[in-house]
Amino acid sequence: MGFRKFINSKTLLSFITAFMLLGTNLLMAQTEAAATTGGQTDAPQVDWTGVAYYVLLFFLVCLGVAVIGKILKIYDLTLKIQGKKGMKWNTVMAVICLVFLLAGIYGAYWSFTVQGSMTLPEAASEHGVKIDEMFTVTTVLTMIVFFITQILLFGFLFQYRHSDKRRAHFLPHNNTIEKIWTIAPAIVLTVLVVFGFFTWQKIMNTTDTKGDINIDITGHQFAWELRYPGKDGVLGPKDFRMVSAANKLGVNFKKRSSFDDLQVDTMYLPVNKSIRLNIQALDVIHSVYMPHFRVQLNAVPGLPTFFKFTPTITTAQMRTQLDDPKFEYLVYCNKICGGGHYNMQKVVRVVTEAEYQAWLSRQKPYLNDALRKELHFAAADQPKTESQNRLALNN
Ligand SMILES: [Cu+2]
Repeated sequence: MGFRKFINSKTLLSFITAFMLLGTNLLMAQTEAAATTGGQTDAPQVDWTGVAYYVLLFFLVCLGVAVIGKILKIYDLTLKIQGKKGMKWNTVMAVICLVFLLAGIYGAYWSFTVQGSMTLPEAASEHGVKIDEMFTVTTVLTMIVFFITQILLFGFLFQYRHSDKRRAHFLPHNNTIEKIWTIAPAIVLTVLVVFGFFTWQKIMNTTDTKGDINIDITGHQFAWELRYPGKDGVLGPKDFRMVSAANKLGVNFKKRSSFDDLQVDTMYLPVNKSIRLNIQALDVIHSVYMPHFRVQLNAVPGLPTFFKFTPTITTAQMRTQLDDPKFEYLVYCNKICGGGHYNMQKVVRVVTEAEYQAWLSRQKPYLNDALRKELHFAAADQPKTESQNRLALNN
């Protein structure tokens, strides 16, 4: 085989493509596995023996298929030499199509039962139920289309395989078919989008702020900072010019409402109460992601956003439901924001009102000793703001 013919060989190209796809997939899977088991600081170890084993296995399977192909070809030639009709390759291909259809349908079933059981548990918030409903409707509709099209595709390949007894009908264009397969999906998709639009509007377009528990959540590389209002129920305002080592969030202590604000480590939420998360970021874009509550919204520097939701299932109830005594709700960052992104999470606990009040009374104020000290030093450096700082120190 000449070099030109060698590099133009389709078989060779398909081998290389399949090898590269399989090889990179395996390598990535192994790196991932090594990273999760080997700790965060160790460099990921690639198990080359494992890769070599699977590559070899792949070539063996290819070799097996090639050998079966050659045997069939020889059988076919032998039949022809004996003056008989050769193998019916079209029927072989048609049967393979049916086998592929059945294997594919089983694959879809496997995916639903095995991987489907790994999806999120029941929505733990009021609006989450609506989002889940939309998800179910979309899944059911797409599955109906999926099964119909796949059965038709492979069924037609089988039914209308080549036969000497019939001729194919040439159909260059048909306006009715074009109209049906353009208008039908357009109607279904419009219904889905409009349905989604109204649901989202219901969740987000809310002006009623009465009775909300305001919680400030601020993302920075790589953690979430939580601030709760104190006894006055009002969160003090913030000003980016006041950000310092002790005042990480830049809380404005010119305002009295800031003095009793609390800094907390775990997000405690009373069940069945409306929560308003005020979302901000200090450096790059982060994203508040609480999958169990079906909550997600970007945290953009300089652009405060908010998400209102009502948790409906306490952590204790969810632990019983899932039969997992260690279960915790979590708030993650869902925007790849840098090297420590993977670890940007905090525990969220949904508790009863009484438990919430008890927990709240144990929390420490944001205005800690270091911050009081810093404000005092600032007063010495800048006489202009002395009166404001004295106000802060009196509290
Ligand atoms: Cu982040």
